[in-house]
Amino acid sequence: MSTKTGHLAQHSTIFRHLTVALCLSAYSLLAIFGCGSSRDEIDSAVPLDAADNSPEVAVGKLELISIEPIVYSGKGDPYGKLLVVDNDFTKLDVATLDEMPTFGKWSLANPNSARTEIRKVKLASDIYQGTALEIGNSVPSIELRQPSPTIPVNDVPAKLVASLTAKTEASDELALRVVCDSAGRVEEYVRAIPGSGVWTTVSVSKVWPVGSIPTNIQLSITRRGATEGSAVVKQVEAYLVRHDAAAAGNLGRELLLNGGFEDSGWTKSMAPWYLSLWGGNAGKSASIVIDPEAPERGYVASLPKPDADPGGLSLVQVVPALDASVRGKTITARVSGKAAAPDQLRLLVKCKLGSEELRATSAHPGDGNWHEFAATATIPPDQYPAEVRVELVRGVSVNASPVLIDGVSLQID
Ligand SMILES: [Ca+2]
Repeated sequence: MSTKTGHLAQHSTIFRHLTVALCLSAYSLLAIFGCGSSRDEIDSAVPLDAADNSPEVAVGKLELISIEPIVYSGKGDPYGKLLVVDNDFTKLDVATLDEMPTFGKWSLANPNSARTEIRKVKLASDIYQGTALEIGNSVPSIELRQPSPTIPVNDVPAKLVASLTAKTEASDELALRVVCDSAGRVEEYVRAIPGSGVWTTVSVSKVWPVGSIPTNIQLSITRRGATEGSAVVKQVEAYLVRHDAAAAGNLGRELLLNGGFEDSGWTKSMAPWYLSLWGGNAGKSASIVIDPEAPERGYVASLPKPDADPGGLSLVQVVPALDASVRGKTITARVSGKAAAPDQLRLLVKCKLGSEELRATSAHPGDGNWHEFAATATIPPDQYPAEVRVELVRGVSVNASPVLIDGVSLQID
């Protein structure tokens, strides 16, 4: 019951369309606002008729027919409106799912094999009624997705609240994936449903300052490599709301995204990290793995041995939109790495300052163990870079052991 109550309370602040048949009854009101789960409970908890000294109150009847969220259409103010259409799948026709990601409808990344794995079901539990999607387990990877319309530039900080309500039997098989195109870099957030067999809501919450608010937000429901049981999805939501608190500046906070690679484990997409290759290493790719000697790290990035000499490859993330507050401050980048030979893993920080480049670097000793190491640089007091580039470079060597990377961090203080 508490789940339903919280859900309705949240919606009551967001939804603006309440289609209500007037004629109110105390019972219906109490049922809607979650004071009990049955008529008996309500009647015994709130003996309205028993209070002899109460003033006479006209008791009517309230019947809630539907709650319709306002969906952002791509025009005007996007705040407080749902960014996806058909967020509870009532209108979805599984037979017509195609692979074109378009606002206004759900699509499948791989419709031909995945379509037969999805079916609409009717729920009639204590918590949820109505339509849900049951996703089968015969296809190793299913992604049901929907992009938002283009979000206009505006002058207030924004907070994204996105959530997925679902139930799975096995853990780590179903997740909400949110991909945001923000100030030229792709941000990706993944939250998996725990396999407890009970209804669970997972959410992504993220604040952007003015100037970094994404122009598009794509929501996906992803099911991967599933071998056990079914997964049932009740609904997906995403709202942008105005964020009144002061926008986070550049100072004193983590500036990298997905530095621990936990968001990459699901999709194997590195966003916003990308691989830079030079000297003829075309076709090489980084991968996301778990180090059996350090499983407590969760997912880590693995860089392969470059083929070409001279040449190399690096994992790169660019932090955009720095402002004048960073003048004279110290940049500190940190990484935990594992490399089996010297010159195999180098941390490099680069900032363009006019025609010059400010650089700081530090290297792993190459002893085959995990080590944290850092590089620092001081920004001159009279200028500041527009962006900072963090690179984790794998050099050419005869040693073919993978180079592992985790816990990458960048802060300016
Ligand atoms: Ca990790």
